Amino acid sequence: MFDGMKVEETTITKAIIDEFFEKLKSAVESDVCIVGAGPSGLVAARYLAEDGLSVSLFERKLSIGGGIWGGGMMFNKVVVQKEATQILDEAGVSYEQYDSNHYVCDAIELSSALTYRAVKAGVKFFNLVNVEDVIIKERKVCGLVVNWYPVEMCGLSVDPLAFSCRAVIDATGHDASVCSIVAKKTGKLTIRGEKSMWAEKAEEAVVKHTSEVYPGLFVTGMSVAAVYGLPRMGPIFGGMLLSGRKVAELVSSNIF
Ligand code: 48F
Repeated sequence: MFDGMKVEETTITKAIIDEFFEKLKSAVESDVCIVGAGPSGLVAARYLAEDGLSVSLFERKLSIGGGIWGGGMMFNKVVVQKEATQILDEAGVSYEQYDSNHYVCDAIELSSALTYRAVKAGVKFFNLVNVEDVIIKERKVCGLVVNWYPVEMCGLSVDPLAFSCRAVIDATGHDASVCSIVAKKTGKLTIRGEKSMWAEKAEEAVVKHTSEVYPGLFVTGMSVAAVYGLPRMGPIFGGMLLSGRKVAELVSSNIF
């Protein structure tokens, strides 16, 4: 017989504080820090964690998934090309074949599945955290400077905290936030700016140019287009997924 639930307010509070701070402390020194939890960042995070690396992912929004949720113009369906379906299979995402090379999946399922796989692989997620700077020592990026996003939104004068790592991945989408910071502060990186739409060219180029752009700093997803001045591809996501997998391979081989 049901005789009530035994829960206590202060125990709930202590459990949240204890568990969160344990996670936070374990992320202070990671193998890889990823900035941005869109499709490219989520795919990279999962494969790197499955390679046995400690991965921390910082996302300034409350929700994880970046631009996946809205599909194209808020029609929450996502198109990928044939070459990326293996990544959907590995995430357990269902899809329909639309024609010989275009496949369609559900944006909600894709976002949830990529997130779930990354969490299960051991990625430590920190949402509501904004990356505002990097640590650079001897001309190598070796960490991030972060603060709560609401601190920035409110314009509060609160000093940030620092996290070290062996590689940083900029997966911040159209903004290329981390690369822009490094470009501005070192003068050694040029942000060419994303060009107008040409889907086929953009999809190939974004994967091809996924790379280390400054010692210790790798770029994936739409940030690649911003850094290298590539065309945008619009609402096709195969290039994002393939770029995420490629950056994971590059970082993994660089670290081991
Ligand atoms: O934009 P986003 O989904 O990046 P992506 O992986 O994918 C792009 C596609 O969604 C779409 C497209 C597909 O063809 O063109 O746009 O390249 O996700 C980037 C995430 O980074 C977060 C931002 O909130 C978003 O969720 N972000 C950006 N700057 C920062 C950040 C920052 N400084 N600190 C933390 N998170």
